[in-house]
Amino acid sequence: MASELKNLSVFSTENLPDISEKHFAILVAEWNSEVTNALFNGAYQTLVNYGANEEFIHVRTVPGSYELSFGAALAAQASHIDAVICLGCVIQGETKHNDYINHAVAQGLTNVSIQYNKPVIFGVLTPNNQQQALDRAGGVHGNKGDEAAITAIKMLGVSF
Ligand code: RBF
Repeated sequence: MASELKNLSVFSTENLPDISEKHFAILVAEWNSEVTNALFNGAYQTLVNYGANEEFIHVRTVPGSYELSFGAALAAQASHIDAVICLGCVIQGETKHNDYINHAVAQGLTNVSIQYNKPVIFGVLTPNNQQQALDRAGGVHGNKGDEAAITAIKMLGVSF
């Protein structure tokens, strides 16, 4: 379902694991900071609402979304970190830079997740314009930061 049709802050919360002892890293890209700060507020509050200890939420900024992959690798290789939430906003411009950044970050975060066997969450908005971003950062379509945090929590509950 396209996020246009979905409210990113509405999700099922059945059978969530206990996260009171879990350590989370949140990485926030500085580009489009009005948007990424709103994503951060949503993610942080969602973790707290569902039982995270605020002392176990470790927050760092990186310059742009492209740097989320390296930041995620640093976080994931830290033994005390259980899950990594990456927040960014890459707005389409006149050139194709956004495509390159989006693909690189998506692939980079996937690689980090698999390499370190930890949830690494792609909380990156890829809108066509600033309004679409704001609509998904606490606006009419909810907050992708909330969705990223609940995804991290749910993935901590997946085991075999
Ligand atoms: N980073 C973002 O997080 N969002 C953007 O919309 C964004 N747009 C960029 C546009 C151009 C033309 C360039 C060169 C970089 C952009 N970046 C953006 C920054 C990028 O993620 C990275 O920080 C820099 O390219 C330095 O490696």
